[in-house]
Amino acid sequence: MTVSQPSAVEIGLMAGRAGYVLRANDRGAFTVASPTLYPHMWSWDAGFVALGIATVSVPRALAELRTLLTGQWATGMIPHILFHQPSDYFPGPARWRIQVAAARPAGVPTSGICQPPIHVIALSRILHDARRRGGEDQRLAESFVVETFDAWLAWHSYLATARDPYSYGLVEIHHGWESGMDDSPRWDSPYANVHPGPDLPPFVRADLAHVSDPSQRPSDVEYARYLWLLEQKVRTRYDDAAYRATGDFVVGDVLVSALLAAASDLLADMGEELGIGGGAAGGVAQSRAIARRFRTGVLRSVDPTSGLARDLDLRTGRWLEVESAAGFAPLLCGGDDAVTRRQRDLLLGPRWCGNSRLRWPVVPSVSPASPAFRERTYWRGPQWPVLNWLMAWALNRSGEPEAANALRLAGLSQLVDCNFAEYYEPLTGEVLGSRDQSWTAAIALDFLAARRPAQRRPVRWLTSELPRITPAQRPSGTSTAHPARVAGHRPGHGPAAPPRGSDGTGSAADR
Ligand code: 2M8
Repeated sequence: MTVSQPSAVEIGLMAGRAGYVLRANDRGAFTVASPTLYPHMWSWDAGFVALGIATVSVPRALAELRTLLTGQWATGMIPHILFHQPSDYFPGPARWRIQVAAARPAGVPTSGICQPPIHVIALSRILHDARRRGGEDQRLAESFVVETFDAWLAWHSYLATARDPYSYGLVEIHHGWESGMDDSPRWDSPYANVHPGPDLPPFVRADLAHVSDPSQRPSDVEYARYLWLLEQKVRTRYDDAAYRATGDFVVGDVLVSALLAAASDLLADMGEELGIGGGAAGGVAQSRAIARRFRTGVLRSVDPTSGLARDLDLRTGRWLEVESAAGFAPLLCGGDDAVTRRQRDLLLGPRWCGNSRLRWPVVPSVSPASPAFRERTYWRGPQWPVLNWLMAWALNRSGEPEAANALRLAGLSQLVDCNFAEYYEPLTGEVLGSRDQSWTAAIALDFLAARRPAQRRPVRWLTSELPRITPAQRPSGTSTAHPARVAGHRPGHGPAAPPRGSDGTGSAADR
């Protein structure tokens, strides 16, 4: 495939088309994750969607987060799906049966499990931008943080208590869907111990009707396990302790833990800046304590040999050693400069973004060098633009703006065809899964707004920066546009500037 440098017109079209996709997926107070495959509001999708929309409208971005909070459970849990309207999506409210749960919210049907806590990371970014703009945007964003601070704290506290009752510093997930990486090989070993019982209610999958090739989605065997865990949650009335005592799948998730640590620090920062959540027992102190515990838990999980963080199967006590992008959890939460530097080198190196087989040098969900890698199957290898956004965000925070910018530019090049696919075949660049996926369009908008430390630049400045990829540079079917080459940065030879701050966080401008 031949790819030439996107022109200024293409860049303009990408911004317009991304905005159009989000507008078309807008249902008033919330955005569907995609038009047909996911016709509802998903929790971590909503976080990414909000930060993308904020580049166009801060009030609409805040409305997205406000709507999400209407689904919050009395426990503090933010559920992974809010079902605002009937649809053919399966499993829908009739299967989740949350009426058995005392903590369910009033008014809106939801699922009964959660997803990664990306929301406060998005909110902090929205606040930062709104302040730069000043005026009404700033006023709205600041008062939204004041209004919702306790709700976000309750969400984080839920994860830190109900989902880490023994203070391991790893958030326990009860379903692969809670990781956001549904069928990732991270979960193959724990799922091998999930045996659907004969009383699993029959089911008909709706997802396969919306994709051209079923092999891009999880298999029926996997789906039966997903639905069996759902039954176990229903049968324990969505009580976390009761599920822990009997459920088949209980795993400490490093990516969720790292996001919780990073989000908790950002919540504490916002509390301090706005003079809320003060005092020794206040929200700021609680947030800092949560951040410390989970950062420590993530760092403890790092495999000294591979340099990647590992999930922990809490049923067997075994570390799960899989080369998935979740292994970069320490890059997201910082805390150890040597680990951060090693992870940066790994990420840019030949097992990951620098792999010569990749069509675009952006992070794949599983390393192409891993035996578990499947290039067309969902979270088993394809590239997900939201993961690339997270890696770029993490690199910025750990004092690596050039490497972050390289991922951003490569990510934009991947999206220039304006399909805004759910995921991408990493070796050919083919679009896979759903088209017009909201969070992909949102990432494009955020990348186009060209965040670099302390500045966002107009879209028109971008054209000259995009990597030039010509047939001459590309051996057939492979990419040579590594982030290092794009940004003039050699893998393993990062800029001299060390990560800022003892916990590896960057300046406020990077958030
Ligand atoms: C996918 O997950 C849902 C179940 O939650 C599904 O396959 O039906 C995942 O990619 C998940 O991370 C994402 O939030 C969701 C909606 O985009 O789709």
